[in-house]
Formats: sequence, structure tokens, C-alpha cells
Amino acid sequence: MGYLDRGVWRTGYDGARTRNGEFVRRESFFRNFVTADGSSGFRAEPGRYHLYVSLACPWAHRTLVLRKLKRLEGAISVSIVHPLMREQGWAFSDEPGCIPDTVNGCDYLHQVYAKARPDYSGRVTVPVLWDKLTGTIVNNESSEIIRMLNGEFNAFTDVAADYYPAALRAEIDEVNAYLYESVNNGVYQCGFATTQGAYERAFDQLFTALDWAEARLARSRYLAGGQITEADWRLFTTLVRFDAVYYGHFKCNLRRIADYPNLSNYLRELYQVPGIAETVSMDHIKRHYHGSHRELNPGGIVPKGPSLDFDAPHDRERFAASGGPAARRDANSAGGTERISG
Ligand SMILES: N[C@@H](CCC(=O)N[C@@H](CS)C(=O)NCC(=O)O)C(=O)O
Repeated sequence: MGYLDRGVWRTGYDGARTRNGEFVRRESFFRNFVTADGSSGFRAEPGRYHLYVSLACPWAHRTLVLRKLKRLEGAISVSIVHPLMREQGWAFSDEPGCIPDTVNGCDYLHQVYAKARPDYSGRVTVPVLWDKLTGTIVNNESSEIIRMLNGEFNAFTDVAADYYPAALRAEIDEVNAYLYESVNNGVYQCGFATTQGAYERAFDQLFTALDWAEARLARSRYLAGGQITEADWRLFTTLVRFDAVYYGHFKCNLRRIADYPNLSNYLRELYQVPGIAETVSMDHIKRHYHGSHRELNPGGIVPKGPSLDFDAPHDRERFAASGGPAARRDANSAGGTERISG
């Protein structure tokens, strides 16, 4: 664990990690956009961009999912860091399951940040979208990188699927905002809380939101109706880690995802979408969380369980019987417009 201080790596945390016991997540720093027409200064081109990811990280995982779904593996290269994040932060490795830094030849991700900006101060996080042409980081915010992969590289893929369709954007944005706060970031709020009150507030908010998602998925095949959208993939990367990591390591233990009939079937359906299972590494996920956060798990012992089977059959086809995506959306519109609360 560490950070860059005007380009110099320092171990520890830059400033307070918590405020009133609540974990504080910093804003991502690099916020440029790749666009199909190049108007942003970063034109979408095959072979030009590189993704630095960790298979353990739910935010980085989103970008791997979109790269896979949009069949952009040939157009966008990737490095996969070692699962353990220790004194030097994220490190490159040629251990099986990792892919070294073939672009910049760095040993540590902080060196990539320093190459992009020699005076950079702040955290060194994955994912990172690197531009090989100008030699800099375009963006290190997963929610924005997935939008680029979804919409800006269509000239270099035969996959027309749109995971952020114009007609559903308002609904997707609303669901995303609610689930980001309460679930995606909520599990971290539980895990890294340093007061009982902060932990309990995050815990209650998390399970209120999971109950809300469970009820919504009892009426609707996906979060925004009858078609899979970005909102589903953003929830997926948290759900797939939940029972193995967040339940125990982050003390999110009111219920497992396996205890929610709709969420668990939905999780299995998403996992079984062609190509997605290849983006999930339970080995990296478990080794990263249990081995890196020594303040939570001083011995670094990685639990052997739980036994999980995301390949088991799911029941989500039951929604297909009510009609195609459009018909399902109409039938579900009452569910789609309900107030998000909690
Ligand atoms: N808002 C960022 C968050 C990324 C993030 O926090 N990644 C974690 C891994 S799960 C990380 O690299 N942490 C390293 C650190 O904070 O030192 C995004 O969604 O891209």
C-alpha cells in the first residue's frame, strides 16, 4: 500500500484514509476520453491503447468485461498485475495468470503513473487506460473507461451490442448511482470502517440495497428491464466477489448472495454469458484481498472456501416466456420507475 508524492513513491496512506470512521475514496485523476472521431485528442484506433488491470479488482474487472463483450481483445492490449498489493503497490509479474508490462517495461504500476506525469501525487489505482501513441494515461476511472469501450471502438469490432443505449440512460444512471454508493463502494465502506457506527451505517445501507435489487430482479430479468446493460455488469463484478470475500473479509455477513434467490440466479446468468467466466479469477480475488489488507487479516491466510458454482443452472429464462425484450420492458415498466430509496 502506498502513493505517489510529486512522483516519489511513499508507503502508507496519503492523508486520512477515513473521516469520522468512514472510508474515503479519492476521485480518479486522469479523465480524458477516447472518442471515435478523435475530437478529444485521443482517437479510437486499434492497437493504440493498453489496459492495466488487476483480476482481483472489481473496478478493473468492469473494463475487462466490456473489452470481452465488445470483442476488443485484438484492438486493446492488456497487462495483468500480480494479485498481492504490498509495499510497492501493484506490481508486474510473469507468474502464470499475470501479464507483465509489455508497453512500458515497468516493474510497478506507480512507475507507469510517474511516466505519464512525473509530478503526479495521489493513489496508484487500476484500471488504467494508456495511450501508446502519446505515452500517457488517458483515464483511470472505470466507469468512464467502460463507456469508451462500449461506444467509441465500434469501427474495430463486429459486436454492435450497446450496453448504454440512449433510451435507457436515465434509468441506468439512476440505478448506477444508487448501487455505486450502497453496494459497489458500500462493501468497502463496511470493510474499511474504523468505527462501529460507520460500519453499521454502511452495512444497513448495503443490505437495504441488495434487498431492493432482489425485489427488482424478481420482476425484471435485468436491472434496466429486458436487456443487459452496463448497470448489470457494474453490479456483477461486486456480486461475484461477495460470498468469497466481502461476506467474511469485509464483514458483510447479514446474508450471502447465495441466500438471495433472484440475485444468485441473475449472477449465474451473467457469469455464463460467453467469455465472462474467463474474466473471473477467484484465485486472484481471494489472494488479493486476504493477502494485501494485512490490517484486516494480519496473517494473510487465504480461506479455502467457500464452495461456489457459478456454472450451475439458473432460472432467469423464466422471463423470456413473457415476450421479447420490448414486451418485457413494458410489463416491467412499473418496476422500472419505482423510486430508488434506502
Ligand atoms: N474509482 C476508481 C477506483 C479504482 C480503485 O480504487 N482500484 C483499487 C483496486 S480495487 C486500487 O487500485 N487501489 C490501490 C490503492 O488505492 O492504492 C475506478 O472505478 O476506476
